[in-house]
Amino acid sequence: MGIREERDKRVKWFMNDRFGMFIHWGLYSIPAVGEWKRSYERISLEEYDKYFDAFNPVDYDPEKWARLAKGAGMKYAVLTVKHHEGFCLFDSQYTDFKATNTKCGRDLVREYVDAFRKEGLKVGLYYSLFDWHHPDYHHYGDLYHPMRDNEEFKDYKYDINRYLEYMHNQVRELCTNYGKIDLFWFDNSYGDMVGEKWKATELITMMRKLQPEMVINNRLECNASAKGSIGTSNPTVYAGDFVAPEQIIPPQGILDDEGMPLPWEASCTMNNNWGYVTNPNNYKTAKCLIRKLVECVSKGGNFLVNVSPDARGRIPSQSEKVLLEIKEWFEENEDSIVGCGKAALEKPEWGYYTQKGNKIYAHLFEQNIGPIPLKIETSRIKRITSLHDMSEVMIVTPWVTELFPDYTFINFQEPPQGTFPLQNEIDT
Ligand code: FHN
Repeated sequence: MGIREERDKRVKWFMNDRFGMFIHWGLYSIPAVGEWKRSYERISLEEYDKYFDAFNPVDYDPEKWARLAKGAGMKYAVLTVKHHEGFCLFDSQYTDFKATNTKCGRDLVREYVDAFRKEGLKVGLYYSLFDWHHPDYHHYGDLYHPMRDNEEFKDYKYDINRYLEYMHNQVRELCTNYGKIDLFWFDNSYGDMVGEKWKATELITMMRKLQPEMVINNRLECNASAKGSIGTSNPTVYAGDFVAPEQIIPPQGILDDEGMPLPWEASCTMNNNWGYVTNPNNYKTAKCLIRKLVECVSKGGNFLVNVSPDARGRIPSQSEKVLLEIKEWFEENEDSIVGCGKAALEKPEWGYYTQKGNKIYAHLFEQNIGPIPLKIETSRIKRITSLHDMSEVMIVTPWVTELFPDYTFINFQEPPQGTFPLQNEIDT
């Protein structure tokens, strides 16, 4: 089986599930100004160690996290098991800079995978290729390294191969010690630190052997805004299984060089911060996130929404509130997301279509719906229905009743054959 066929087999569950929870959690949750604090403030290792000494997430309850994710319709999760700071939430044999050596003494990743599997969610691990704690990972083009200008490092003889051995060993233990891992989320190639600079062929070969069904993103080969060779006729062995745009939704979805859709997942923050910050006031609303989810699926993509647990291990109450509102919508409309993808119809002015098999779901978001476009759409849908032999078209109407008080919209389960019930409403 070729690279593309193997990839398409691996990503079946991923392209079905569509919606996931991203979880950024680490020592940076203690100072609560975001995960790049050590870099921005050029904090020394000794200074940063005070967070290691203080780390004790007494309220960590991954089963609660899993229930919240499941309730909101999320089918998988991705936890930062090691972010750029180098602190390991898992019990690594290759470092002392790990959660099991802190006051909490717990393998936080073990508890995470157990809890999310128990709720039937797939488990993903985010692993940073940067490591600002490891003595042999230094600038190598990482202009953001906290110690890049520090005098004491001026003559230090870094050995990148020693760091790569460490990184490969950790990826191996993550792929060996925690059961079936469904998704591995690398972050982040940059500058000339791409591909074989990470010894990517050796790394991916080992990972595919240990976890043959695991889905891997494309960031061993490129950064957050690139596609890499995944869409070419000759992808590298480490091209990954999906493209991972961040904080943006690609205007037309993501296609390969032959114009065929590629697996992709857009990740986004809930409040403009990946790591926990105190009192962020710019939370996206549930409506906004649902619209982004619908848009991703209408373009054949996935949506990964981030939560940032605090130092005690609690998901912020504002995040919880948003996820509970999404839950309300998802309970009604799961069918129009899970297992869906790009529809056979062109995007309408008033929203998005998603499609699953011979069902089209119309997501109405815009005010300018007027009777005419829908009638045109209706006839097109009827015509397309006959062309594609689609047995039914269902309207999914999140809050449309608020937008259009003089219409009565309902969720159509079995629209009467031949006529489009909405048309009757509009005619009256
Ligand atoms: O530098 C990281 C950042 O902290 C965050 O983890 C995002 C989310 O994927 N990735 C990198 C920025 O592209």
